[in-house]
Amino acid sequence: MSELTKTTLTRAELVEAYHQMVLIRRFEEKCKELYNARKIGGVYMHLYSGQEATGVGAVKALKPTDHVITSYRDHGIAIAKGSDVKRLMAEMLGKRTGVSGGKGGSMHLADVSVRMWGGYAIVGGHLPLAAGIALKSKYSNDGDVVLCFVGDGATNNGYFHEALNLSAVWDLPVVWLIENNLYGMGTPVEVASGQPELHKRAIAYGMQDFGRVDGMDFFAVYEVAQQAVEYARTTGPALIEAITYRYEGHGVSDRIYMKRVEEMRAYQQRDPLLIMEKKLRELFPDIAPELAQVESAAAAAIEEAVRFAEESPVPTAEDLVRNVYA
Ligand SMILES: Cc1ncc(C[n+]2csc(CCOP(=O)(O)OP(=O)(O)O)c2C)c(N)n1
Ligand SMILES: [Mg+2]
Repeated sequence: MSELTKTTLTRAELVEAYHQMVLIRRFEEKCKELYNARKIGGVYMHLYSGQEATGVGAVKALKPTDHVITSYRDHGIAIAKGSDVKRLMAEMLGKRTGVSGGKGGSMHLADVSVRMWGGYAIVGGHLPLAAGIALKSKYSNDGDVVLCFVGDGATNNGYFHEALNLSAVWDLPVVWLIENNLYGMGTPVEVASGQPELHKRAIAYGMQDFGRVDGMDFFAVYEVAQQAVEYARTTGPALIEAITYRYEGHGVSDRIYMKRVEEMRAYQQRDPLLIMEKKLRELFPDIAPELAQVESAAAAAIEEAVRFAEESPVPTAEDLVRNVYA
């Protein structure tokens, strides 16, 4: 019961968080199916399955007006921030009704209506943008925070250094959340990083280090994210490292590396959905019907999203040049 006293979330909010996690998992499963059926195009599509507790746990610590930004592994973050799954699925299919008018697709989707700024394929390229959004918030004193998701691989290029350094120098309201899923494509963190405890990078920038958290556990992520968001809102940048795991290959075009089978099995035993479900059952012994309802609601929402996306029109020739400035 101790978890309940630590979180300020109500039962309804916790069920909603679980619902989002289930929705993300089902959305990604459906995307994989549609990609294999050639209904979703592109050479790459990066799924978030396995990382749901990190995305949903962290975003739950935000206010609706706060901002999120992430890499190409972005569908789950958009769902966590409150994007409509119908418009997200339409985006996946390149339809006009998509969150980015069908022009972003899997890797470059953004949903301005919920302050989800994308979706970036250049590793680390969104970090300076996060600093820029945070600078705007600080400049206009609007009290909003930026939550920037950072891959473990993205901690090793120049964007990371420049963006984190500036955020510290200018005391920007940004939370850097490193999603350490153990690999950047097929390269393990220890092979790519001189200091594989990535949260320690905070020290180099004189930034508040919120340490390592179990990214498979919604409650753990939510708790530390709340502290970090509060710190960013009142004081300056914060850094968190969440240890998480992706169940699929780097992208849909990769096969899962054979040596990962045992490792994957171990992580799947600590599946974020299972952990959350178990904790909810402990906290609320009468919750079983609500959990079953979550499953059926998620299945229905995905089915409706696919129907909406398939029936939606493709962008017109004029749409192609809309919002393009020359
Ligand atoms: C600047 C740049 N370098 C290399 C690539 C190729 N690339 C695409 S994803 C990726 C791995 C990034 O891994 P990580 O940051 O850990 O994110 P994850 O895919 O694990 O979520 C690389 C090297 C790229 N897109 N951009
Ligand atoms: Mg990674």
